[in-house]
Amino acid sequence: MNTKRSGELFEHAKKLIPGGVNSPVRAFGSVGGVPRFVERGKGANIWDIDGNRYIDYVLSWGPLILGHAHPAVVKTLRETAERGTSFGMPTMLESELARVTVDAMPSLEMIRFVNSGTEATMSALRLARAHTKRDKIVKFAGCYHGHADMLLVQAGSGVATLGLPDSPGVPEGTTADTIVVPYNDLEAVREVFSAAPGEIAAVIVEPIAGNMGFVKGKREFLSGLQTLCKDNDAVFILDEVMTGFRAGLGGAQRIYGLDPDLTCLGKVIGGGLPVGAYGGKREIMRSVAPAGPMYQAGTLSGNPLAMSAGLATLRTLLGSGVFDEVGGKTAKLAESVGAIGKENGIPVQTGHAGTMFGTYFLRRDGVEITDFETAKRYADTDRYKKFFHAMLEEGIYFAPSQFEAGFVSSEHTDDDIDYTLKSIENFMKMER
Ligand code: KE4
Repeated sequence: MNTKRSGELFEHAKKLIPGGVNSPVRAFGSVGGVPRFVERGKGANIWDIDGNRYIDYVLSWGPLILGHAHPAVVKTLRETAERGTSFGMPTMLESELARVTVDAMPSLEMIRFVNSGTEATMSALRLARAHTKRDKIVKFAGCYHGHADMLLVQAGSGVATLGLPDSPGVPEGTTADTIVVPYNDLEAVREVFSAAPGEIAAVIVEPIAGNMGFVKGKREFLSGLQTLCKDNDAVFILDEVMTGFRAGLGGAQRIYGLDPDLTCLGKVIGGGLPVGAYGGKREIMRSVAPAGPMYQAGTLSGNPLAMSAGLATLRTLLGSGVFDEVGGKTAKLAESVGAIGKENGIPVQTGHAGTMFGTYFLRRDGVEITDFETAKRYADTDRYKKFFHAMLEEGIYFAPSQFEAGFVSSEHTDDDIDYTLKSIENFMKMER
């Protein structure tokens, strides 16, 4: 495959931008090769600067559930921009997106928009600490909640991809109150609460982990976390930046029947524009400035472009059969990959929820990945690397890391799915 221009652009970019990218996981660090510079996207497809076309299963890491340049999104962006792109003043659009989002997730009574998932989780944790007047927070190894200092401890996504021992530049003091326990291990959390009674401000968790690969939270684990938080007056925070409107239209919280105190959102609610949000119970949210004393702010928070793109996306999804249709294609893809692996004697672990999915190549049969330790121990990252490049050659773009999830859009056709499965089957046959 000709990647000449991408290669040249990458070398040029590296002189100006650290690693040549504005987010580490884009640099192909764990899979090697030339990161593709995108020229354009339309529907389920992207074209790189060398003219190569790919079926896109990354979709900007989740936001583009309607695919690239969806007409409804482009139209609203054009119309909104013509009325001005940002005012630093309230607009009706913010209340409209707040209404749609709050109505979709019963645990939400109030919501604040910010500009990224990182801002959402960082603000939610500050709010939890303000609300409880406690300092300690609990997170789970392999979960990634953005790059706020206090959360860069045994994080997933790019941190896991690059095998970083977390990050220099984060002062000891900042993470001293961050307690990290294994994902899906309720007993470990129970012990934390017993060891620090009255000291835990919050527990934050990805209900379905999409940043250590794809690992579902066990039902009893998640409901147990909620109970532990309630019993200890700690704030239960679901990080649904990825799962919100991806795992289900009511988020993973509706699938699991959870009632979190706070929820973090992002990605899909911005329809591809920079956005994040945190929200939840009114008696907690009312502490947020200017209603209350907990300060959080943002020049472009709730900006009209992101609000309008998010509204166009959610309004297209909600009240239509679109989501379920995409979910059906996602299930077919993920389950077929599992079957193909079995048929060819290639150990794989696949999972899916709504419109998101994951595939692990395993080092051997008979093992299950349920947390970050088992992901690091059992995931065959060498085979994933070969898989990733084999798919690229076939014009299929999966996440450039084993420790990420995959996504399907409304624009992926049955032919796209069948072509992808045929290509995966050919790869598995070669690997036998
Ligand atoms: P952002 O700050 O990147 O908008 O959101 C951070 C974040 C928070 N919570 C969850 C569950 C997330 O998945 C993310 C970001 N996801 C990664 C993909 N695994 C973003 C990709 C990237 O870092 O470039």
